[in-house]
Amino acid sequence: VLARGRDVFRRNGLLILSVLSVTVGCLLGFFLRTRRLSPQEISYFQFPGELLMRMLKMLILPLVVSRNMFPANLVEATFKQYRTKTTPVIESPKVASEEAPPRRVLIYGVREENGSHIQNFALDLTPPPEVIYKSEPGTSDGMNVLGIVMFSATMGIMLGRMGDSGAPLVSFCQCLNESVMKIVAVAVWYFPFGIVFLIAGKILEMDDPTAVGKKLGFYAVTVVCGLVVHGLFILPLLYFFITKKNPIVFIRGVLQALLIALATSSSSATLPITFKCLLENNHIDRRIARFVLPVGATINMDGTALYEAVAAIFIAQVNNYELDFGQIITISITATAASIGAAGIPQAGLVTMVIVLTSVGLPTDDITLIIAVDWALDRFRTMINVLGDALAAGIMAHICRKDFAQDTVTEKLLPCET
Ligand code: DAS
Repeated sequence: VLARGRDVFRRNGLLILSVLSVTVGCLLGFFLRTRRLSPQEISYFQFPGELLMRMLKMLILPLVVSRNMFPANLVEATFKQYRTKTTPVIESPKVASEEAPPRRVLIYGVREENGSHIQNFALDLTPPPEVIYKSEPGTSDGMNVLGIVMFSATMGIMLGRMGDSGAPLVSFCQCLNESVMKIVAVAVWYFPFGIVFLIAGKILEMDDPTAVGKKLGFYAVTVVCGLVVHGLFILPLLYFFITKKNPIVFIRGVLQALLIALATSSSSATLPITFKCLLENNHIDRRIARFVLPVGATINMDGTALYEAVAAIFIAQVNNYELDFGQIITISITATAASIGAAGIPQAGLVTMVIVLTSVGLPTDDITLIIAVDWALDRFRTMINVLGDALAAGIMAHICRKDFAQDTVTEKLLPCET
């Protein structure tokens, strides 16, 4: 029983911890609301959650640069100084508005003068209104993410034309990419701990948690519907128009892989099963599957791109902020680029979510709102990611059918390679 329990935990550890952390965070948050904590106590309590947010923000630049300069295995990295406006030291509240007074910053302590003990004092450091930096949504007061994404992608393509002269930078960026992925793989194990304090801290701050909860339910349904439409209509129709073959038959062949993706919420973990299904059920040439699937599992994440775009629009609505057409386009571009940056591991899309919100100046702290349902939505978007990779292999096999038909190579179908 112990061995089995250990095996189940190892395979589903992050899922179990995510569900537990969300539940504990919600219960703790509602419990602490009844204890009427002081602003100082609330800020201490929110610290582990703030640590998680800063960890996500720390990963933006290396993720965007190393992953978006990755087309066709070409990688070039020259960090571009990103434009950040000088902001005062004081972290301003999410949206400083007239009716909501800014959070008081108090320092408690004991003051002594001429050796005599003076009463304890509370030094009120709350910044006067004119000092507070109003980070209104829509004003990207931070990294110019879109610029970095476009620069990285362009640089990667230019590098492809440089041939051997770009090789040193290619290997540098591959190392950067691998090291960043290792950091992400470690960082996601801190998520459950940080999530407890992030959610509880957010509930403590909210004026009406139940109203936000209702919006969250609507958001989760919207995301699932969007993913279902994309996965069951858009992708299959694309496959049909290009190959003129029945997409349902193809999807039935990879059903086992889709179920594994739903269970593990990891494209990388599903890769061996996807490979096996394509070879044995859909009879895709091994050479095509061997090329398309690893690249697809790394940079082709339709589900993640759709999810991050919808999540950004949801967070804008929660902040009563109307996105204009240009910002919607920006969200589409950065969500696509951010999905390239997401690794094929559980909840990787949460890490790159910060990129999308930063690009249109939305408060990244509001990621807390979607964390409560992310562990479930991650499974659906991973399914769509795997489906997108499999259909891409099917389309590639159709396009290359003439070239491969000439080959007399009839590779024996070996058990799927891991
Ligand atoms: N779970 C990731 C995957 O394996 C997707 C994501 O987190 O967005 O594809």
